[in-house]
Amino acid sequence: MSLELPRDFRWGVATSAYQIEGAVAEDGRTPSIWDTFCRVPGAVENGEDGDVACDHYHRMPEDVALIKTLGVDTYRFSVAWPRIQPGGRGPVNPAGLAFYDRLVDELLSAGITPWLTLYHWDLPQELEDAGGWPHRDTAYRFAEYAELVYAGLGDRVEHWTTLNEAWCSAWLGYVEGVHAPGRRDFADGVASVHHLLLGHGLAVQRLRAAAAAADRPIDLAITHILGNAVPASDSPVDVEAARRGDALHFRMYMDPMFKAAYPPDLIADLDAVGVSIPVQDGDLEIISAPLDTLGVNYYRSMKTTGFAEDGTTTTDEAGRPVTRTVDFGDRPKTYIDWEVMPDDFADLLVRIGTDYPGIPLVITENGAAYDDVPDADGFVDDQERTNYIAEHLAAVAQARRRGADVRGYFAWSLMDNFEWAYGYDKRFGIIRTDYQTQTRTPKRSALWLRDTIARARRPRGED
Ligand code: IFM
Repeated sequence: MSLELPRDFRWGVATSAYQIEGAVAEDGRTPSIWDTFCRVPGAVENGEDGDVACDHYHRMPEDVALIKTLGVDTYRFSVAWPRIQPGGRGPVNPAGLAFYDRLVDELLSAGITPWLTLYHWDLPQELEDAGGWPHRDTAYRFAEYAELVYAGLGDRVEHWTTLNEAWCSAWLGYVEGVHAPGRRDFADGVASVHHLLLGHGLAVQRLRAAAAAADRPIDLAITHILGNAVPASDSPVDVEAARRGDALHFRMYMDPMFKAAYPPDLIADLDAVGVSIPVQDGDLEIISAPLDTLGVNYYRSMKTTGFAEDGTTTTDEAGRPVTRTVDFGDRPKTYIDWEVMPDDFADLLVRIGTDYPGIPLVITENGAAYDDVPDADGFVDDQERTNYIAEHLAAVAQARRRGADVRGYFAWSLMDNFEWAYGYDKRFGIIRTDYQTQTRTPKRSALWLRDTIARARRPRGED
């Protein structure tokens, strides 16, 4: 298959700290909101947690060697805030930083570019106890932490992502309560979005200044999880529901960053239920500071309806009109029950390029969970995952042909890991993790990706 991706296209694999590291009480790390959440009965499937996960903290050199075999040029990982700054305040914890120092050196000596995410959901528990993301001070704490990490690693790391999927932190964590910290309050969720974005903006300011002072190149990014809200029908009720969904789950994150304003229709929707975004003077200027790259995580789009299950239109207890996502119904599903929709991926990328022009895109996550069955040697012949990645890469190539400036693709995930509230049953890895023995075995999808990357890098005509 020829993907028509340029030879300098960036190829990577991605992970996050809590999902793979384990060693939650080592070298001064203190609990994050996820350590706490995992202890809540019923919060995580089978009562599982990230205490050991893939034991990456102890197996890091072996894992970097494995990454190298894939032929990727980039590894996207996250730093655990409670390792660097236990409790979320105060000086750097040298032992915690030392792990990432070793990781960065190991990557560089393997010829792999480190792509560092500062926040992939592991807020120090003390900061949650002090109010968490609904509390404005958390944004300032995050900026301080970002500076500490940059002071330790900025001499070798050029690619910095502030936040991974602010939507998940705010919506799943503070509105739906299905992710840590498990709170359920719409107004808190709205405030969280603003403070996450403010923390991002403050961190960008400080990292940009630190890089300039040291005369170093820096590539600053944020990663959003994005999908289009597609009306379930032509009915004005569904069209209006899709508009609401798009405002709350997409434009609320993108507009302040790239247009320096929250969408007016979102503000009106919030106003109608007595909720406001706690914006202070100067915030939007900070949030909209120029970026070098936008990370896009894509899994699916949302077919959206304004009708309740019984076919009526109504409001919830907070007075918000029904805005539900429903299955498209005609798409295959992955093991996590998410529908597979690569065409929408291409449309999404083109839309981003049109609505928010000028920002280069990198797909910082894309992948799928399937019900893997290993053979006697631990090999998984994951044809479905391979097809999934191939179809989504083809969508990237198509979006590029339609004008989207997509410069890279990172598979989620390097290896099977702790899939948050789903525990360990939902496997997204292109490498199998045997959690009993911690053996890693590349699946068919990993071998396919390796060969695809090699082909994409060959001079044209040598296919
Ligand atoms: O595993 C997660 C990751 O941490 C963030 N993006 C979505 C993935 C799959 O759910």
